[in-house]
Amino acid sequence: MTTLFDPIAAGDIALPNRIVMAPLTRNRVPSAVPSAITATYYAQRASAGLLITEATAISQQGQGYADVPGLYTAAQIEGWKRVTQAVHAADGRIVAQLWHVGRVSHTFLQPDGAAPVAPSAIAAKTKTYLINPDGSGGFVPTSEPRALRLKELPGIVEDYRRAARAAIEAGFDGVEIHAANGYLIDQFLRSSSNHRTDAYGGDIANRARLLVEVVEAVAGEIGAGRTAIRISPVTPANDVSDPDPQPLFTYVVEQLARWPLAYIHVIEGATGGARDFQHGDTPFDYAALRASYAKAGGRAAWMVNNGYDRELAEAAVAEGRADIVAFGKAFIANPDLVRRLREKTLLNPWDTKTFYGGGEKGYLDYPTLA
Ligand code: 8OZ
Repeated sequence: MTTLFDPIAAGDIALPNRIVMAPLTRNRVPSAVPSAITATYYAQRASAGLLITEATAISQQGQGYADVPGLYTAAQIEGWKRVTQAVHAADGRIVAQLWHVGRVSHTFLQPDGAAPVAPSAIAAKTKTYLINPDGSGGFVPTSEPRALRLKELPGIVEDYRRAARAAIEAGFDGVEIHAANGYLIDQFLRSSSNHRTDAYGGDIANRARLLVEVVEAVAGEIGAGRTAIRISPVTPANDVSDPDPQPLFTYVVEQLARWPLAYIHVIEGATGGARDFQHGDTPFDYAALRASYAKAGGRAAWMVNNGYDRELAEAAVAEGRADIVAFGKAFIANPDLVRRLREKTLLNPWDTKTFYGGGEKGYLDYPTLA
C-alpha cells in the first residue's frame, strides 16, 4: 500500500515523500526581493517532499499585493538564489510559483499607476492587501481593470517564459504555473470574468488558449519535467465562477496531457474553505477529471490540496485518488510537519493574525519537536 512517506518522481523532480508545502502568500518580502528571513523560512521546512514558493509575480503588471515577491529583476533573482541555496543545503527541493494576478490588483502597485489588466473590463468584487508607509497593512477593494488587447497577449506569454528561465537561473528545481484562485489565467478560463469575442474568449478552447500557450512556452523553455500547474475548478476565490466547470476543466487536463509535466495540482472545493463547494446541483467529479487526464495520456503526478489532515491524506494516497498531498496552514505552523505526520504527534496550531505581513513572529518562530 502506498503511503505519504514513499518517494515519487514528479517529472524530473525526485521527491523523498508525498507531503508537499502548498504555496502560501505571507506578505513579508518588501520591494519584492526575498531576503535572509525568506531563506530561513523555507529552509526550516525543507523536509517536505517539495516546497512550492508563495505566489511570485512574473512582471510588475502581474503584482497585486504589497510585499509579495517577484521573478523579473536581477535583484529578485539574487534574492531567490539565497533561498534555493539554503533549501538545497538542507536537502530540500523547491519550485517557484509563477503568478500574474490580472484584475486582482490596485493602481498603486501597477507600472505608472495604470489600471490592472484582465480578459475583460469587469471588476472583481474582492480585496487586495496593501501596506501603508507607516508599516500598517489593510485590505482594500481592487481597482477597475482594463481589457487586454489581443496584441498584448504574446507579451504576457513571454513574461511567463522569461520568469521560468529566471527561476532556473535562481536555482529552483522547477516552476508551478498558478492557473488557480481567480488570477489572470483563471480569469480567462471562467465565463464570469471572460466576455471576450476574439480567439481568447467564447468557447472552452478559446478560454483555455492562454493557459495552453503559457504551458507550451514554459515547458519549451525549461523542460516539461520541471513544469507543473495549479488549477481550482470550482473555487469562487476572487470572484470568478463558471456555470459548467466539468467540461471546461476536462478540456484543460486533456490539453495538459500533451506534455510530460512534473505534476498537476488540484485545489478541491473552495480555496481555504469547504471541500464540497459547488455551483448549482452537480458536485464536481474530481475522480472523473483525473480519469480524463489519464485517458488522454497524462502521466504527471496528481497533487491534491485543500483541508487535508493526516487521515484524509493517507486515505487519498492509499486508495490511489492522489499521488501527492499539499498542506498549507499546517506547514506554516509546523516546519517539521513530515516528522509529525510520521510520528502521529500533535500539530502546533496556526495563528491567523500573523499569516499576512509582519516579520519573524508567526514566520520563523514555530517550534519543532525536540
Ligand atoms: C492569500 C492572500 C493573497 C494571495 C492565492 C496567491 O490565493 C494567493 C493569495 C492567497 O492563490
